[in-house]
Amino acid sequence: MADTFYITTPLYYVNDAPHIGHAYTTVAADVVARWRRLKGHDVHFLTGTDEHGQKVLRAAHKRGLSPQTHVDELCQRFQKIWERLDISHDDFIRTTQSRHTEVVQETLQALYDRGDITKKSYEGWYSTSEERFWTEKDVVDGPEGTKLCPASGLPVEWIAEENYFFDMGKYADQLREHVAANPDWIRPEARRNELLGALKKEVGDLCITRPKSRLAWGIEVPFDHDYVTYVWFDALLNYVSAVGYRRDDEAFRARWPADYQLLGKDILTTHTIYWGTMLFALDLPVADCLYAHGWWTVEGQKMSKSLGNVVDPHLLVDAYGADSVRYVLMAEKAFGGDGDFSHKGFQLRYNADLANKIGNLANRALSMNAKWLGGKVPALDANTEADDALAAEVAAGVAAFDAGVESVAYKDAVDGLLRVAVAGNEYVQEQEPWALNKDGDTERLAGVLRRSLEVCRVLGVLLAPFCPNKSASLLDRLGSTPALTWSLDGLETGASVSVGDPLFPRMLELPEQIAAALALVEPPAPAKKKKKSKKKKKEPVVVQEITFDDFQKVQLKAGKVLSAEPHPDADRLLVLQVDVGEEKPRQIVAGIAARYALSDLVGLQVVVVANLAPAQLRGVESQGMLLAAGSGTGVAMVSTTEAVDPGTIVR
Ligand code: ME8
Repeated sequence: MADTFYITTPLYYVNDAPHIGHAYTTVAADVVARWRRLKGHDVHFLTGTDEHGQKVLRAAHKRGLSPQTHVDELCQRFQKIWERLDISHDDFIRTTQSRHTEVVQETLQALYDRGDITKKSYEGWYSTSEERFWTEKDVVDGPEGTKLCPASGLPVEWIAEENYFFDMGKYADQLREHVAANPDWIRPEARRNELLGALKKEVGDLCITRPKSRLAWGIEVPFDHDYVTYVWFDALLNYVSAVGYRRDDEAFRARWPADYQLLGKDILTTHTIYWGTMLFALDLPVADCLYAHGWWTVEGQKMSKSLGNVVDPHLLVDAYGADSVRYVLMAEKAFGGDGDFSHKGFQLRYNADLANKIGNLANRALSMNAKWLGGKVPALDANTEADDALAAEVAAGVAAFDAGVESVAYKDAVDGLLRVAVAGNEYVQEQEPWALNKDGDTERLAGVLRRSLEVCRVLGVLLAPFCPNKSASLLDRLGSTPALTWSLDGLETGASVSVGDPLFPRMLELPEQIAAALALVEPPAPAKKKKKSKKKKKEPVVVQEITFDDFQKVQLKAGKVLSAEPHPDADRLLVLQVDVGEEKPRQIVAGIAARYALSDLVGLQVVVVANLAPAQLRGVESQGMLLAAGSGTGVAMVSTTEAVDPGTIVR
């Protein structure tokens, strides 16, 4: 029977659109999954979405949608981007699916029946952002006597309530022993040490329910219908519910324990202490390896919505293509460490590795072969020392690549890949096929080009897990397949070889979409001292195409104008109070005085951009913007044809 291989990613929260961080973990899992499949292993690659809990509910409310509609939509966005990034997952689990919720309920019941879950009254500082309680010594003092969550920095509130608790402490020693006896359970080393440190402290109870009166969006607790399950307790169980736990024992035993669970370092504790003790309580083994990879910053800054620097993977795929995005993400930083993503860095990495090494060899070998040998795979000649050295170098590169992918050390794998490409380029340089051609040494020319094409074939195979499309394209030109044959005689002599377009054309400048996006987020360059100015040139306005996701970022709401008055300091402007279905009306400053009389406006149905950051317009705060066509005396407000409730979402 083929080796089985089970790999998982975290289930991403559907509180927002997927970003480059989510793409990173998922591409990483995909690379190993694809490589293992090529090796003939029986692979199961699981990803999915985490759809319950406060964060998700809050996001749904913010969009004016029911939580179910919201999660259905957001989940599709994850599925869409995985499709565009050529992610080859075998299963996509959603925590709102009954195949999961039922297993969670049965598991809760089983743990309750065996006394691992008990009800207790509890008081503590509750952080809605982190969905957890903190103790007095954990919270941080905030302004005016407030207390702040140590993880998010947002205010916490004191909550006293009864809840159900899972007795993690009962399994803490077993967990400690497991970490000590299995040095490769938690990787990299730094994360293992972090866990060892955390386990020196007492492991307490975990509050695993939320009263429905406070949060109803979750899986109902089977033994107390007033409660729902804490989102983490629910979500972690996906790794077993997805593969048949409590449903199909044979299938489950064939998959679990997972070979790898990939995650970011942000969720180490939940995946080790929570998940580890949960599994021990269920008499199940833990995964062979949990790899908590490092963090991406973007252009030197933490990625955050408020900074507007969240990298949208759709933009990357549009601009660079899926294969290049996959490769650069994996090659740009060591998996365990942190790294900074920048478009300049992307361009440099792409050019250095893909264009100048792999693409260069492929273009040269393919075109020389077409030009001088009629585009057929030439015959080998007897091996020289240089040929043996090339074969040895290729074998060493392949071995490093294989070991790298197998141990999720992607950077080592990339080094192995590049070692093969460099060996191929050096071989061509040293053997000088152009000189052989000039001298009419056709036998040696054939042998040299054959080996060069063979190196391309090996590269084509090694590219398969990282750049599946380019791999297929290169192998196709060579009339070959992704067979794991590493000797330099895998092609079919006489078969047709086509040249095609450059495999990885050099990227001379950043793609237009990227340059435009960067112009939007980069701080303006410090003003230079002006010389006597000539007439200022007007920059042409570039209207950029946006994705549906981009459009979704703009929140449009129906509003009703309650009052209008002149702006105290600008004739052109009016100050309106607009009901947008919130507690208080919004004050909106609009440049419509030339067209509208004050009395025309009261009662008018309008459309408001509701999530625009407030701005001071000639000293008066404007808390949104009205949609209107045209300007000056020609301005016309956008309105709905039928009356709708203020606050209704416009899309
Ligand atoms: O934590 N750099 O979901 P989440 C690298 N639902 N990786 C990053 C990243 C960054 N800047 N940002 C995010 C959750 N990630 C829970 C998980 S599992 C049962 C429940 C990746 O949407 C990384 O893998 O916040 C991180 O662990 C994960 O996204 C967090 O995704």
